[in-house]
Amino acid sequence: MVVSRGTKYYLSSTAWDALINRSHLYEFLVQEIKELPEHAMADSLLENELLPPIGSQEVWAAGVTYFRSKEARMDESKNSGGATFYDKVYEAERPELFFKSAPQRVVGSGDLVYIRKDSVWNVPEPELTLFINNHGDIEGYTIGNDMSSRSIEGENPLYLPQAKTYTRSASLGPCLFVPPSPISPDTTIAMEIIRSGKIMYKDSVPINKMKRKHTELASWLFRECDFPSGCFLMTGTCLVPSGEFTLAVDDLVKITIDRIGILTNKVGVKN
Ligand code: DO4
Ligand code: MG
Repeated sequence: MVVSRGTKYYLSSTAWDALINRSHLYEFLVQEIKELPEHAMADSLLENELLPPIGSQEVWAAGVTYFRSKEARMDESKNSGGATFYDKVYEAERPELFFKSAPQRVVGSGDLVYIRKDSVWNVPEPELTLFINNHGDIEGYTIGNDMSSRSIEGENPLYLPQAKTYTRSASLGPCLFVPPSPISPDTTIAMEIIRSGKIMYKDSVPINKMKRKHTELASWLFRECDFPSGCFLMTGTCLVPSGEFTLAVDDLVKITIDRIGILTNKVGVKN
């Protein structure tokens, strides 16, 4: 389904990979919906009816792309001696890029995200997420939640894959936003964490605070990797709750990015 200017259009093709992995995706969609019947947007779409906007793509993530993230990582790893790595990668030409999730582990808006039972300090990371086609061009955007264990990551930077990659640690949605030109640098990311109806955390930041360019991150990722159906790339977080805060089961995480929508997930744990 395509939503354009408050109207819904149903595309005949349901093959997601083939639909999104193309050059000039915006122009293609504009052409496709021209001949299609219009459907009024009755009520707002129910968040639990929306699948994550992913097919067979891998999800990668960039780290320490904002000053706030660098400060927070240096602080959490000061006792392990790992702090200096975050400082260095923030300044380095080569960015930090890591594999975040296989597609089958990704959840969508309205689904549960998990915190690890062997971790004592857990946070959501709200991140603008790029959809990059197989040629390395950014064709769309979505909202990502890079769920993370700060205690595991802080104990030793070599534990990063365990801090970042586990069941239901990656959430994407609520849609794939396909604009005619790159997303505005004034775009704001906001996050709210709600516990038993009470707001535990609320903050927002414009994406223009990021140190690196989206095209720079995409080109590093595509240097030596092929992505036959394209890939998703989370661009890093700038919103970090204070050191005392850790997520609890049943917390609600709401991430909003202008023009894309709201990604909502409740927190759970694996049985
Ligand atoms: O280096 C650790 C992870 C960084 C990260 O996920 C972020 O900055 O968003
Ligand atoms: Mg992150």
